[in-house]
Amino acid sequence: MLTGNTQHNPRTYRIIGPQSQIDERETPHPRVDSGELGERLRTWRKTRFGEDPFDRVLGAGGGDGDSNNSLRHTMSRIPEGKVNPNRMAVSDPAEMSRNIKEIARFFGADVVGITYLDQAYVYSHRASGSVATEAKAGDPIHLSHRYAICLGFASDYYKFLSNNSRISDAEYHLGLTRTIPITLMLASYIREMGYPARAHQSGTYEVIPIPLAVNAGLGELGRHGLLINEEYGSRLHLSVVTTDLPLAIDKPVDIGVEDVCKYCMKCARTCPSHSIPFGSKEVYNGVEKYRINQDTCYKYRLASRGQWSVCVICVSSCCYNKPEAWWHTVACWLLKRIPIPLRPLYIKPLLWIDDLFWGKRPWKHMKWLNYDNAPTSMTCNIPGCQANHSNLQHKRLHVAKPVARAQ
Ligand code: B12
Ligand code: SF4
Ligand code: SF4
Repeated sequence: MLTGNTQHNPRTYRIIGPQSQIDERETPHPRVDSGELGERLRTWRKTRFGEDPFDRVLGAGGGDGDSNNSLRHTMSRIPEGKVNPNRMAVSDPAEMSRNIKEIARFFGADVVGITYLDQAYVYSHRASGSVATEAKAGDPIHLSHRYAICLGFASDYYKFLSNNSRISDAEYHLGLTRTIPITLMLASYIREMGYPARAHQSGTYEVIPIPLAVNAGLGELGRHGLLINEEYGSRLHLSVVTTDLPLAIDKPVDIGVEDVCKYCMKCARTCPSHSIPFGSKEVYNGVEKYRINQDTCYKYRLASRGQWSVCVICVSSCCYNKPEAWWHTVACWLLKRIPIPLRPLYIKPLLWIDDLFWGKRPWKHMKWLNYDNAPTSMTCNIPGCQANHSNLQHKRLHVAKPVARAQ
């Protein structure tokens, strides 16, 4: 069993002390379900997919509908298959890694990377039961697999620009749903080759995917606490297959996130709940990294007034989040190749251009199906502000005051 990051030196975090495993029961969703973050948020979470049939199908079901009409709900109940007793011999782990990556992409993953399964990123106990593995809520998790295959699934750039709306919600939830069959299929394929494998995705995570994905070279950790991928920015859903299939591991990458986040701070400026730090990294559970305020981020959902359920503002504001285009590829390619001490000279003008062309607060008016994210009139409930203004003005008026960039 591996503990501690022993393989390499990623730049966006630093292990500086012992890390203890996190108990899933103490993470935000179970804390909200128990009412620890207030009755309003607990009720909101129970009823968030209630009104719109489209939302109920894409989300996790519930409301007035039948949860079995949500594939996300039904797929989380598919039993884990048995390991085929006729094990295929693996003579070349590097060749097997190439094979696994190709198959994962064929199934539908957008990016794939492999790392050791560090036990620090396995939850210590389950928050809820699992039909797939017959585990019960509160059970300790024993997951001794050696490898973690990390998968990333990209969301549509333009639909996320409609943040926060039913349109960005639909894209977010479809993305989550899409991760499930692909992750299940990859785990099944490995079990059919005769090796144990488990799928970890929305609703059934036994591992924390972000640190594993950073170690597997899918990207780096941003100021907003999310994985940033060179091609897709932060609009990746993450899932993991853990296994004992002999594999070769990947190395973490340097795509310049450490240097860009130092000066950029666009996510911190646009976060409506001020949950993303402007300041430096902090040490938590033995790791030095940027850390968001999870509780205020979660509570911001209460401001949705039934118009959306998932905030993706930090995802779409991030300057790495761009549509597929040659100039984005060239900008990232150059950044990686510039020696680290010289990078600020390149980054500062790039950030200025980013604000100029993409806006200080990226957002687009969009009509799709019968949805329209145009601002609607509302009465503001922010303490001290009794103005009757549109929901867009509300966002502009109540985002963090711009703070000077680090020089
Ligand atoms: C609970 C949860 C939330 C909570 C709390 C957020 C949080 N940071 O924990 C709320 C509701 C606020 C939330 C919001 C969002 N979430 Co969320 N969330 C989760 C979930 C289900 C569990 C996270 C958890 O257990 N946190 C509690 C403990 C572990 O927190 P922590 O110790 O601070 O650790 C966090 C980080 O520091 C990091 N981490 C932990 N240890 C280490 C060690 C090292 C070395 C490193 C580098 C990182 C690292 O991972 C943790 C998750 O961010 C994960 C899936 C998963 N199983 O991880 C998705 C997940 C993190 N969320 C995701 C997303 C996309 C979002 C949102 C954009 C949209 C949304 N769902 O509303 C926002 C973004 C907010 C933000 N800036 O982080 C994605 C991130 C994908 C990516 N590209 O990075 C995940 C992985 C799920 C997915 N769909 O793939 N989320
Ligand atoms: S999801 Fe929204 S509220 Fe949460 S950190 Fe990102 S921008 Fe802020
Ligand atoms: S918006 Fe800027 S500061 Fe925030 S994560 Fe992206 S690059 Fe880093």
